[in-house]
Amino acid sequence: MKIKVLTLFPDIYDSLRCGVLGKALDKGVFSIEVTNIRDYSTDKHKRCDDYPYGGGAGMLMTPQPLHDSISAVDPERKACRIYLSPKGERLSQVIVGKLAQYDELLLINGSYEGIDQRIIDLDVDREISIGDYVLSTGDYASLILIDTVARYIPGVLGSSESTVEESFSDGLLEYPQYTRPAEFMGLTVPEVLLNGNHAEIERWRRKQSLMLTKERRPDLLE
Ligand code: 4F9
Repeated sequence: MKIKVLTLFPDIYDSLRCGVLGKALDKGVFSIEVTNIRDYSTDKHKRCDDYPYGGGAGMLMTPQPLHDSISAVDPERKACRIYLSPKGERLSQVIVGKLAQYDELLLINGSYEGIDQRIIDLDVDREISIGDYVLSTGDYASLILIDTVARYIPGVLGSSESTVEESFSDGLLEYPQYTRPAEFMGLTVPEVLLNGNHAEIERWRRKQSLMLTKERRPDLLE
């Protein structure tokens, strides 16, 4: 997969060179191409923002640099074009799995109070939100989207970091996990996990998942 990113803050994406994603990028399992929207501004001062028509607080990103940079990096409209915004559909593990099927994603990031609506109408396929809060720039949402999608690309995770058993893949919260030592600060590991009875361990984990989900996220059980 190729992930193309349009942003006013290219340096934010340097953090993707860490950890398992960094390794996968080095191996060429997937690639990220970051483009600065400002490079496409035809304004003599390279401005990319202006006041909103009708008044109101803050600045908006103007359509010209966005439209020209989108057309330049995705001239044949091959990519699934995503605008990260609090008004979008909420990102979930199910949507992540669907996005991971595309050969190309184009992530469009607004800063300031957002972007001119005509860019969304003309150039965007999907508007996605990572949650009900406002960020200083959509780029932080893009980082999260890239991390979640990359984990589904074959070769990004090692065999010990499976995507099948974890929280949300079965729609439930994950059961409590323990590693060595068997006693820490006077707290012991539940006996059932030490006895090697795998059927019993499975039952215990399922019950813990159900209890935790019922208590903390009853919405997931509906
Ligand atoms: C994007 C918030 C996606 C939540 C973009 C300010 C955003 C956001 N999910 N906030 N710009």
